[in-house]
Amino acid sequence: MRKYDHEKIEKKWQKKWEEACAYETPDAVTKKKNEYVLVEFPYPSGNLHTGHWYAFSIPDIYVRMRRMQGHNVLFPIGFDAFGLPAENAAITHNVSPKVWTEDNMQYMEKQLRSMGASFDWSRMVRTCDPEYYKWTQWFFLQFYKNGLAYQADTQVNWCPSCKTVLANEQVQHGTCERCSSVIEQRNMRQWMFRITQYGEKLLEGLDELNWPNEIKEAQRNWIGKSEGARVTFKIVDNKEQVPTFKSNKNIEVGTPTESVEGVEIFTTRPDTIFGATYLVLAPEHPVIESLMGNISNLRDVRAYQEIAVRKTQLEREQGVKDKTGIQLEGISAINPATEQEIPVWISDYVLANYGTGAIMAVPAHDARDFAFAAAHQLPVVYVVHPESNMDTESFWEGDGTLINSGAFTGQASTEARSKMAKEFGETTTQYRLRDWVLSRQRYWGAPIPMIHCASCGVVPVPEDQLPVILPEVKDFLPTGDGKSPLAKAKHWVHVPCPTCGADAERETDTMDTFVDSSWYFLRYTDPHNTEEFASKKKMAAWMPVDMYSGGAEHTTMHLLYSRFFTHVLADLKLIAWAEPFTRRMNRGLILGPDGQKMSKSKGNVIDPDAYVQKLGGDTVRMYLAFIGPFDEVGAYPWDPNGILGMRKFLDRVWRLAQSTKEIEPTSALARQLHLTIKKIGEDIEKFKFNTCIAELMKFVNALLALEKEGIPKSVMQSFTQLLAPFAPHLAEEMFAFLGGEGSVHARDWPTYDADIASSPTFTLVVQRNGKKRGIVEVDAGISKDDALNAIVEAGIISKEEVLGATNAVYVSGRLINIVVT
Ligand code: ANZ
Ligand code: ZN
Repeated sequence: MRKYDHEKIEKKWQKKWEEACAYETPDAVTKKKNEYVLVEFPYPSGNLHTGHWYAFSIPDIYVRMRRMQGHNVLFPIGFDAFGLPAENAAITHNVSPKVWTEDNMQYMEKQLRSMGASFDWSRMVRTCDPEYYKWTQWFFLQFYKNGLAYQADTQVNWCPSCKTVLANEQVQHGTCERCSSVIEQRNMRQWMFRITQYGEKLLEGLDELNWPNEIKEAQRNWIGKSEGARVTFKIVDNKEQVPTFKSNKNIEVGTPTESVEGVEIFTTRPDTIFGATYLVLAPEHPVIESLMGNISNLRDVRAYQEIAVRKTQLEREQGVKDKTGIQLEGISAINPATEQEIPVWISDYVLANYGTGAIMAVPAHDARDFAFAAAHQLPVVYVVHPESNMDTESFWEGDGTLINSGAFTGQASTEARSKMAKEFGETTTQYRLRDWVLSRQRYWGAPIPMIHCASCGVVPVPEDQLPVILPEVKDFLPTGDGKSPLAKAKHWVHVPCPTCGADAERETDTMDTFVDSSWYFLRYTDPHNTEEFASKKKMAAWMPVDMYSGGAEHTTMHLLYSRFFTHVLADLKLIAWAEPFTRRMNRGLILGPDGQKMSKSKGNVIDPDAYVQKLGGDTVRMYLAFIGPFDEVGAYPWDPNGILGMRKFLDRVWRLAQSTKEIEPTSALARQLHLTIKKIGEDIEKFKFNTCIAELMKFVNALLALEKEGIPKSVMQSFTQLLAPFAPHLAEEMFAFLGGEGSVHARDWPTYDADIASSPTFTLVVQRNGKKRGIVEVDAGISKDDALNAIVEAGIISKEEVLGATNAVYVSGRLINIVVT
């Protein structure tokens, strides 16, 4: 009996697979048998951690089964090589991002290969290669030419530690997605993608996708479509007339200012307008400048504005709870429904960049307004009669019958809603989505291919001059002055203007790394193409991606950006479908043994390499597959005993593989095998790898019971095929040992035979002197002698006792009772 030498076995088969280019995927021209399984490509962090093993080796189970089922599966891998994470790490280690990234990619590729996943290495894509980012830049130019990329002054998120702007999607609870620093707001001139133009399409496209509902909901919320109304409230000064003043930029307190007719608000509840008892403007609202001459407490207002503007996004979000605000004294507004005068306030809780930056406050029917009104003693007027009981000292946000609402009194609020919108304003659709700020003041990224010319303005780099190569510079540290370090590379910056030939300057910002990753899956279909980003024919053969597995953190970042990209490319007729990923799965998290997120500081990091060395890659991968359902975003602590148990299981399997005989299986065993084939096939399809392994274990228990007398070889061969996606190296070794030809991974997946699976067996109850001793599954119609053999084989009653029994009562199809005196 040979022992399970995992190291030898794994090295041997990895070498064979590589030599045979076993997993290179041919480009079949039709989509029919093609299947595209994608995992999010890693950034070159330097070392494969447990999360990588979970992310890459587990989907490989599915890939391998689909291949055995006859599909031509594309399973590529690459590196998300540009961007902040790699650059920040390089800076910490004081090496150039290029050298750092290059070294890491080489090392990680070696580690990835040792995982034994069936990646097609010939399609490797690295976003920092000029052959790749040439097309990233080309896409930028197409967006620009179609009005979808533009430069504008805008309020941006600034990370003081990364010293660059970030897109809204990359700010999480007011902090930087990459380094967790608190984000500041700045006004800067930036390049943006007009993703807002695609709000509706991005919403509609979600419906047809086989994605978990949480992801779809999160994207819907992020896009944030609201149907509502815009209503203008007239502004009056304290003399109750509309002021008309001349325009003046340098304004003193009390100086007459521009004429202001009114302030437009956005509301989703125009049916509550009779209950609007005050207006609130965002502290940055531009109308405040125009009203200044009339504001009698201008100094206090200014002070409030300054504090608000200096606040970070985080503080402002929290400020909502504080309900700070200040009234603009000296002016008021007219509620167009009641025609009454109401006060005007400014407060943090109204955001400058949503809706119109101004609201009508209805404290009786909105929680935030209610809290604000309570804090500042503002009147509360109920206009919707609640459908259910409500205590009178509170607010009612639901629908009901209108009260105190003039001609609308008595109508259902839901029905009155659009009528009232039209009566007092106009209906409108509002999105929460903001345009994607894509320029980064950082070195390690694809240069934005634009040139600034004093006379021609902004001029795109001609397409035949792409790529604009990222120059090598000595000083790549971010400067923090709002300019990319590339601005210091004078020799690179100065170029002749493509239009007039005069001395001009290159754009020195680089692109957000999320631009790179918004199209990498297209490149995998045709990675070496020098004429196009990918040929239409090859894309047609593979796209859209059939299954995409990745991290939950990308729900409203990468997954939204990629969808935006492909929707644009579809509109530009560059691709033939708009949605890139048909099925998506977000995976969970592997925690440290202490149940905490793995981190160096907590000392709970599990090094997969050490386990691979000690127990083997197949054990690590099967352990991770067993740890929990892969299709759920759970958090699973690493259990050092659990992985030992998995190794014991594989030891047992290898031992059993060496105990086979050329015998026919009993129909009970054949039946169990086919039920196992069915269940595993179904569960792999659902990415429930944990229950698949439970099935494998159950089956192995059945084989163990047969070990002494011998395991039918044909059954072990089928079992080996079932094991192959889970433990690819060991299964290969077993297959060879059992005399199989070629690779087990090239064999057909065992077909489930419903006839065999339903072949009649029954559960025989075994009694001794009338007391139940156990049960055993036997073939229907079994003879009394065979039944006696079966209960001895199953170890329920010993051979000696059966031989020495005074009697044995057999009730066919039910029970057997051994009488011993
Ligand atoms: C009056 C009202 C009465 C409102 C009521 C709600 C309930 P969504 O669904 O997110 O679009 N709002 C509008 N612009 C705002 C801004 N810039 N900052 C903060 N809040 C703003 O929410 C729209 C509602 O949020 C609007 O409807 C407005 O309050 C508020 F019983 O207007 B509502
Ligand atoms: Zn010019």
